[in-house]
Amino acid sequence: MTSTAATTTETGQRNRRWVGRTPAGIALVMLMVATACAPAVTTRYFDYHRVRVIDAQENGFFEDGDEMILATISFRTKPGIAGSTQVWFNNGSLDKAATSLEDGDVKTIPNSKGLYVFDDVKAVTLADIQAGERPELIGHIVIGIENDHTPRDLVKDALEDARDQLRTELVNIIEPLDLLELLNDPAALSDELAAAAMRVEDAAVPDLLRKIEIFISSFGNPDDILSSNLLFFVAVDRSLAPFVEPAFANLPPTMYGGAFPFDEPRKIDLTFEDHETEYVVETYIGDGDQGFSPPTTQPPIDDPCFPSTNQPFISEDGIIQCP
Ligand SMILES: [Ca+2]
Ligand SMILES: [Ca+2]
Ligand SMILES: [Ca+2]
Ligand SMILES: [Ca+2]
Repeated sequence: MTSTAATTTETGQRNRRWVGRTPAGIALVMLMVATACAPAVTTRYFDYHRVRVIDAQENGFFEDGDEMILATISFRTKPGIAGSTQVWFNNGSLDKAATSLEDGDVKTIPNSKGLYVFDDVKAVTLADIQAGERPELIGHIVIGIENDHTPRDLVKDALEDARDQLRTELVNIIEPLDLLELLNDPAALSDELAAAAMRVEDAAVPDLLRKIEIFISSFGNPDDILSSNLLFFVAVDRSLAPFVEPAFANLPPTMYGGAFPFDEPRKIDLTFEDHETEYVVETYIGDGDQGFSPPTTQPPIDDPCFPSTNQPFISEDGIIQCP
């Protein structure tokens, strides 16, 4: 199967280009005569909501479990608009998002540690684009860390260097992108966008790891740097979403993107692993500033009384129940 897929890649890409060009082009023309609906300037969130511990590292009898940090660098940029890039490191993301993590644990990350809000995000319409506006590309690089004794300032310094480098890459890679080309021929540009994302991550992450490793080599029990993920979403109107989505179809694993979701938040399971450690962080991308709210019908994970705080008890027939 793998070899078949490999040998047909070339043809597949050519087909997708052809397919992408024709119906998308026609539909785009049809859209141009359609009336644009509901202009929306809104708030969007990235919510690192809950961690599932696949493999904890501090699992021994005398150990107190893992401490997970999700270090984030945020960015906003507009393809095709010189000078539009903003990048910042979230200092608060060096607080521990979850502690005492043991194998099999499922823990909700408090919003104070996992919720990020982007204000004034405009869902750009085709009419806006024709008038010269460009939609924003908004995202995070998020790096998993199992926290030990590396001084926080050293990690912060390394991440600020990574932020500066990410900014340079976005200015060089994203600002010159031609978005109209992307909308007219998303399949052809999908590979290009994936390659751009790879260059962004390649620029920011290995350098960060190198810096941290140099910093920490003199300390007894350094933080363990896990893998990273890249999230980037485009702020377009609902009618343009189908044209944007295909451009994100070929992203490599650990990179996720598309049009910002409508109606329901989009759930992504992010994996952070290395150093015999693996966490899956259930992440939601959505509308508003409240983050993801689990419905009360959400199945309980390891607490049969969830979401109530009642203590479960074992009934006479051996079934765990809630009072
Ligand atoms: Ca949350
Ligand atoms: Ca510990
Ligand atoms: Ca450790
Ligand atoms: Ca630790």
